[in-house]
Amino acid sequence: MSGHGAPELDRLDGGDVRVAVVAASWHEQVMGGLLDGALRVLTDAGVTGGRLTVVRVPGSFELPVAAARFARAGYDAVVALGVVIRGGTPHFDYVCQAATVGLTQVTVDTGVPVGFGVLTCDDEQQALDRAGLPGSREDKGAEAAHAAVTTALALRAAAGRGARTARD
Ligand code: DLZ
Repeated sequence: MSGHGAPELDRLDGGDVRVAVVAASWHEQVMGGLLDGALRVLTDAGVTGGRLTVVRVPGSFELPVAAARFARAGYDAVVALGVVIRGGTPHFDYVCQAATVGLTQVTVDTGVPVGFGVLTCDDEQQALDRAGLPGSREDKGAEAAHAAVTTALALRAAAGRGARTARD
């Protein structure tokens, strides 16, 4: 998938939004970039203090259960961050599928937006290129945080106009 066509990351006003960031721990350098990008967007949007929670889990396989916990606990949005790098066995496919299907299930079942910041890469260089680190071409942690807050605000505005959501 190409990053071409991604929307501009405009500054958000998330002053009363509660956000949980759930982050895996494999591939720590890349994870550091993803986390920094996500936290920068959230801080810029005013999501700070008690309205921002960050939880680390072991691997991307554990992201859905953590996301589900926060989605059901009244958070307005969840940002899921992870890095899965292809190895020599089919394990890659199972972890990617578990994370993707699991996070999709969480967001659809709860009606809480989940920003999908899970990199699924053939090698470490692809992950570094997308990690928001110095020299990276893309910043997927920032994009995931921006998407989660933008969607939470859009759903709130829609509810205010009479469109009911799964949580109403
Ligand atoms: C086992 C495993 C492997 C091989 N690779 C990754 C990876 O590249 N990225 C990641 O986030 N997690 C990986 N894991 C760990 C699994 O996600 C999970 O934590 C373990 O299977 C324990 O449930």
